[in-house]
Amino acid sequence: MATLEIQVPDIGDFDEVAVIELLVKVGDTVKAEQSLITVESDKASMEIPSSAAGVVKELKVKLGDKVKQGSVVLVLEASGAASAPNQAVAPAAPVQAAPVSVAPPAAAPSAPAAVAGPVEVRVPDIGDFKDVAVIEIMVKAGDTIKVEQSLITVESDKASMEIPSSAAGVLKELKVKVGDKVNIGDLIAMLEGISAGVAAPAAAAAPTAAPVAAAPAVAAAPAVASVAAAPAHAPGGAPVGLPHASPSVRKFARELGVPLEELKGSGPKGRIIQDDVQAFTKAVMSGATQTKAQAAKAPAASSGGDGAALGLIPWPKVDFAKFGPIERKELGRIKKISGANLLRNAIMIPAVTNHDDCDITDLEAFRVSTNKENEKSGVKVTMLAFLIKACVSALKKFPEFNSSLDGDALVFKNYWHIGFAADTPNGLMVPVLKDADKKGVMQISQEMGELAKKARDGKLSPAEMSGATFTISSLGGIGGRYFTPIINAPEVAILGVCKSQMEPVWDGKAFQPRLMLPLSLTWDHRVIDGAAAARFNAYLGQILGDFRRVLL
Ligand code: CAO
Repeated sequence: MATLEIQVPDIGDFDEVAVIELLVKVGDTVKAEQSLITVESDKASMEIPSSAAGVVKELKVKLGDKVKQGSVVLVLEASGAASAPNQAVAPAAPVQAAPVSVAPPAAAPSAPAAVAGPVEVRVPDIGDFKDVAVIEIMVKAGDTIKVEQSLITVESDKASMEIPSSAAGVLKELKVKVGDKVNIGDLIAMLEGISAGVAAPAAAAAPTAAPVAAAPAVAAAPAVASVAAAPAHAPGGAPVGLPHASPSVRKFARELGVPLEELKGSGPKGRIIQDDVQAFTKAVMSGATQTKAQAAKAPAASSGGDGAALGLIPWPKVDFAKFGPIERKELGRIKKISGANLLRNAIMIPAVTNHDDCDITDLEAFRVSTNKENEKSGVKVTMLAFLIKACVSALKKFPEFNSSLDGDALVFKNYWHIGFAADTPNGLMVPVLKDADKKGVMQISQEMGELAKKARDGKLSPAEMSGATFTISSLGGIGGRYFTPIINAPEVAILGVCKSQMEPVWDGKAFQPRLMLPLSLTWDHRVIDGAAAARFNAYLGQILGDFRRVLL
């Protein structure tokens, strides 16, 4: 059986075009004229069909390769060849792009080399397309047009193409509107000419030599043949499922990384136009929507995530109503946001929690007496305010607890902003007490009270919730013994505090009743090790045991 090399045919005056799609693979049986690959320049895309039927033996191109006339696309084992065996064969006429670029056809006389007056731009030779519909107008009166800039997009049932301008100038008047049917030679626009473009006689003459397909083809005009609308996989037609958009829109989308297949076109016949790509990009940037790839990567805020992105088995789907009455309630906005953050932090940080107790008997006595003395001031000193002050001291002694990971580096922060978890009707919020190192316990208590109130009233500003270098989560007013708080990335540690209670503590001679505060310090093992964490807790315990140490 004969083998044939299938080559890129005469594709007009495209020098090198990129392979953007492989439409067949090794082993495929292809028919004569079946499209093999799609190539694209900056203005046009076209499919290269097979000149013979057979089985694909070897692909000679891959995505991204640049090809030109004569490049071998693939090797085919011909079956009842349409061409002579072992002979390099150019594809049949259909896709041979009539290479003229923007030359106005016979109907329009060749433009002079330089024009100052009005210039007519007409539909060039578009092969044997008749009565093609204008589906997109890409310019407006007053626009300054460059030579070869696309003016309109026309579409038949099998292909679409952009019609470029043959001259540069200012657009005075458009002679067509969306829905009009046009043919070769029809007037599209009037320009106030600046200079003639490729419509200069030499250019106009050259490429028209290429044969225009005998078969109704997608023989494309100039710089413009393109993605077809037709579902049929005809030569030059788009394969089923390929987004319906012009080459320039496809290029625009590719530059922005927009997955065209996820867009709904608002143009005629559902065609994707530039506005659709822009609207999709805006929606993604504002967070109003996600691409499928983003959705697959983003861990879901709640149990709704299927774990696929982590290679986990799917989340169990249970019809709870089968077992009893249920009520479904959407998560609130704050829960959704904090849920996504907590999940990321829980999964991505190799976190370890050290539990410890510290003796706050004397500190609590001091706090109670201070509050009694200051009863009239209206400011109540809270245990959390002492904890914040003690933590600043410990963070200064162990600076890696006040750092953040940045790639392979640690960023040490020479400021001490302490976040504290606040329970609010809408969910967990973390206001940040700024510059805690510069403030006394009274001022911290007062500011904390104000921030906690704002949090509960839903009035915290973004600035009041950002910049923390370390966080404390206190459940002391509620209860519990220990817990394992989740680090608030990009911080590297968080202190959990539970309810203090009187306990018998052995002093070497006897058990003494002491008020013991349970501490749970969670730390990022990439930055901190267990010994440092144990030292941090021990030091914190010493300060809380005797607050005068803060002064040392
Ligand atoms: N041990 C024993 N009692 C404590 C205590 C502790 N560690 N900490 C506070 N208390 C006491 C207080 O002294 C106060 O008692 P009095 O009214 O008799 O004086 C009472 O508990 C209530 O304190 P508080 O909670 O109002 O004040 P706070 O400064 O301790 O906390 C705030 C403020 C905003 C942190 C707190 O209201 C809050 O929201 N805590 C929940 C934080 C949270 O949800 N963490 C979990 C995060 S992970 O989901």
